[in-house]
Amino acid sequence: MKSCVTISLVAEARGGPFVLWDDPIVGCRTAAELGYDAVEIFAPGPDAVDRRELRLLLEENDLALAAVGTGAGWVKHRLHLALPSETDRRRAIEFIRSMIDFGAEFGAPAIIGSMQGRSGPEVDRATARAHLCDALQELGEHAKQAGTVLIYEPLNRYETDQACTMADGVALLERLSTDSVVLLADLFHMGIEERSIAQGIRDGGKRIGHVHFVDSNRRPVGCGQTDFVPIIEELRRVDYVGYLSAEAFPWPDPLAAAGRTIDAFRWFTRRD
Ligand code: LER
Ligand code: MN
Repeated sequence: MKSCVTISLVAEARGGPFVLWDDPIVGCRTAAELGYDAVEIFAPGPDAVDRRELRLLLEENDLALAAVGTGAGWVKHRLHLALPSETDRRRAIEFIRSMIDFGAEFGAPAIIGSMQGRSGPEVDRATARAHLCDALQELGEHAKQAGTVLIYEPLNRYETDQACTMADGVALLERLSTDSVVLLADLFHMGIEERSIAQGIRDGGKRIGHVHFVDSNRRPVGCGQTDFVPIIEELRRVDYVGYLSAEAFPWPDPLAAAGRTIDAFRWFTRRD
């Protein structure tokens, strides 16, 4: 398994669960100094970071881009994939397509988390899911053509009613005719929704393509109640070799949060 840390460049997401903030240059240097393998970038849009500069920055710091978040489509533009208006859903899809293309230039998949949306007064649950499936189908195929995959993230019940567990996520992906959509196992959401996180990892199995590595209280690993030993065991059992990406509150501060997570990563993966 490989280490990764999140960098948010989205001002509107302030207060959210991202470890490093605002400046990709400082963020990449910090990640590299701590020995991370990769960064996950939460960007306002596909053109927020100059691609040539980002390429140099990653090269200089010997970092990979593990994934790009698409949630700015929601926090900045109030778009998501289950909105009642077809025009707005199309705008949401186009935003995500542009983020897939941006990430693909760096070999990084895009993540659909908050952009999955939820049901509402004008859209019942079945319809919201149908809209989501249509979008995942189209965007998964788009990712495939771009040489990557699309990552779909089940979220806890306070954030979505689309899919909240790994088993729900698997059921959703089984409705698609593309194999280019994988699941994100966010250990914070799973702590709320799964019978046990290890069972959730078993349920997601080979479909898990990315992990948000975080403790029960959304603080860095080691600062909450989660027992990571059975989780790492289960990830090994399903042959997971992807990123454990620190998506946690910058607690007590960004540098300490990144430092605690890489220490925990090294401890839990010391046999790998
Ligand atoms: C949201 O709760 C989350 O976990 C993010 O990864 C997706 O926007
Ligand atoms: Mn997450």
